[in-house]
Amino acid sequence: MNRRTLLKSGALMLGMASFGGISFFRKAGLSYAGPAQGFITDLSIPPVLSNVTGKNGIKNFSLTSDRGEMSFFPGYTTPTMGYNGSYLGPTIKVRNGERVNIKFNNRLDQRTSVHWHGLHVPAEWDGGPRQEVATGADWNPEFEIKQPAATLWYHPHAMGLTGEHAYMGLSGLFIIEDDISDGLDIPKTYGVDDFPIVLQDRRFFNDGRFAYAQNMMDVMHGVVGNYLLVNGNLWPNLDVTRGMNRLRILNGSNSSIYNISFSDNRPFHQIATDGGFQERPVKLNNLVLSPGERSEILVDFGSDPSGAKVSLLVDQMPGSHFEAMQFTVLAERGDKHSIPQQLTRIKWLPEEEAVKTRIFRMETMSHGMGMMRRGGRLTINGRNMDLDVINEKVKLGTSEIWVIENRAAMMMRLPHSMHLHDVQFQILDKNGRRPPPQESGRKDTVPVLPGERIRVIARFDDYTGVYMYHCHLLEHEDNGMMGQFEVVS
Ligand SMILES: [Cu+2]
Repeated sequence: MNRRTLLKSGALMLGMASFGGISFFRKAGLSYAGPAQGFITDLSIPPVLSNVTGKNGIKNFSLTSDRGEMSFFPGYTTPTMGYNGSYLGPTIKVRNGERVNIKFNNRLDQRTSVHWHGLHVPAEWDGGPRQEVATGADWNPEFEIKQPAATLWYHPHAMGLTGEHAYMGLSGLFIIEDDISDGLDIPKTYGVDDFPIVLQDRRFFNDGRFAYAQNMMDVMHGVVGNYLLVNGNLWPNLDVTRGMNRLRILNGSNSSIYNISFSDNRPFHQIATDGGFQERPVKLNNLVLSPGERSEILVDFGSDPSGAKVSLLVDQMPGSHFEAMQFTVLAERGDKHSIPQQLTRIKWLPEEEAVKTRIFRMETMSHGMGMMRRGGRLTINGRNMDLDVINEKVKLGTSEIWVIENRAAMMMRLPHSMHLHDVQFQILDKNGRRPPPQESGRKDTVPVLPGERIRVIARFDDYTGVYMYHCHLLEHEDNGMMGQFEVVS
């Protein structure tokens, strides 16, 4: 063991962590491997997936899931999974209004699926547990992009295997552009001043393998890692031009909530939530993202001297404090951008428009720490996920208010993160109060902390069929904290 590594990565301690005045258990990490690498590696930028324009302007992409291996620590090999590569996947870029065809081939020795997280897409092509792809099989979704510019992502969603597959590396970004994103004077050159930042904590065995869920504690608390990968790199460096840069940040972790800031506490502006631009930029010094959430931010390196180094800090809740990556400011000046006053107009859904209110109680049973049967204690409205049960039926073309509650038990005050497929919702209130500006806008995932009650409104348009709602703490999802709603005409 390497003591410096342990310290650098922030050793996990048993005890209570406090977040927003709410405490929940910290847990011990497993193990660690190899020496620290201090901001030597260049940050990997996932390549943009090439496409071929076919008949009627359809954009054809092809995607493959397979096993691979990585060397996160010198001298150690980590078995992984990736899309079109060993770890993570290429960035899929499309435009609003385009028709897209994706030829997916599953080369894994396990069933999997590809879910387009945040995408408003016909139910048959949603890529949830109802669209699993067998070993060796193809899946060929084709759909139209019907939503504004946003940073979405794709990841596996097979019943009981989502957490493991995501942990092994199956995730990628899915970026939508439109006339509004084209027209804004903001950084928009991918990999030059517009960067994907995928944050994922990981835990390793001494032999370099990922230490995925080992026991019921891992299921209840989520697998909490003591190393942080950024785009699949440990402690990477990114050279940035002096000027405004745009970061598209994804909390791609399985179960950790991240509080993100810069080492000099510099302010930045959030310009987009999960589902796209906010009406106006929101000035922040830190940003909280739960698993599955995205945020686009503008950070200004314009007054930094050339050679300046600024780190991205990630506080894992519960868990470690990571110095996740470093930015080195180049002598070269980037394009000059200012922070736009107005980014877009959001069509707000009025509360009066809702035809129905539904309550979703996310519950964890505390009796006896061991779960005797799989998923027995992680429920929504008292039920575990059952593919044969449609939990809710929603009328096509209507709006509904969904009330999401975290009914925390005394000894199991676990956070959750609710994700709805098919729609982008708007948060009406959290515990009776309006959401903070950074959560105002188009959302598909929202953290639900112990004791919280969150009201969201969504409109169910265009497509009928069965979609999922679930906790995006993937160990919770895989163990039953998921349900199905059917949009009916
Ligand atoms: Cu949960």
